[in-house]
Amino acid sequence: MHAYYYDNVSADQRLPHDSGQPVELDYLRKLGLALTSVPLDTEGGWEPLVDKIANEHGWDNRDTMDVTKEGLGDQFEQMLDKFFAEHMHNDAEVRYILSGSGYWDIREYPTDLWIRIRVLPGDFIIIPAGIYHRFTLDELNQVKALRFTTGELQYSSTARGSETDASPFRYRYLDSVKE
Ligand code: KMT
Ligand code: NI
Repeated sequence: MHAYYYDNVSADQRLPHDSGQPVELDYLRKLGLALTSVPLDTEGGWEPLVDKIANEHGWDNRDTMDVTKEGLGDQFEQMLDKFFAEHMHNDAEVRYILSGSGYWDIREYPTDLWIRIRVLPGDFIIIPAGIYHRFTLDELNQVKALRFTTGELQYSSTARGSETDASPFRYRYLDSVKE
């Protein structure tokens, strides 16, 4: 996994958009992200390690998000637009990348700059509730990821706006990053 400031050039979202300014993963941890990697070819298999992480966090539910043309059919473009519209969730977004690749863009607080995180198979990412972010595929146009939740599996996001700015989940996030 690696990260850098987004270049803000208006061009295809699937391009790297690397400004050339790297961002340390430890800095992303200060912004509330949890990032780790469990290589798919780990000896003994990745599953036991991923299960352990899930158990430790109490994620008792998982499914596979198949973000491919085949997987999403008619909804492919629509879902991608939704993922790339800046949003937040009331729960953490937890993903383990099984195949393909893509980018998460997260908003740095308080500058509101975009930081782009490149993800590849084996990457495990936890995006905290209340952080503004978006997701895009890259030029290979496909990703499959395990999604983890506690309780019911349902996808719900809220576009950034006055409602999210006033959300208790947003306030809780901001409290967690302010020292
Ligand atoms: C989100 O909410 O940003 C997503 O679920 C992105 C797609 S996960 C590969
Ligand atoms: Ni999201």
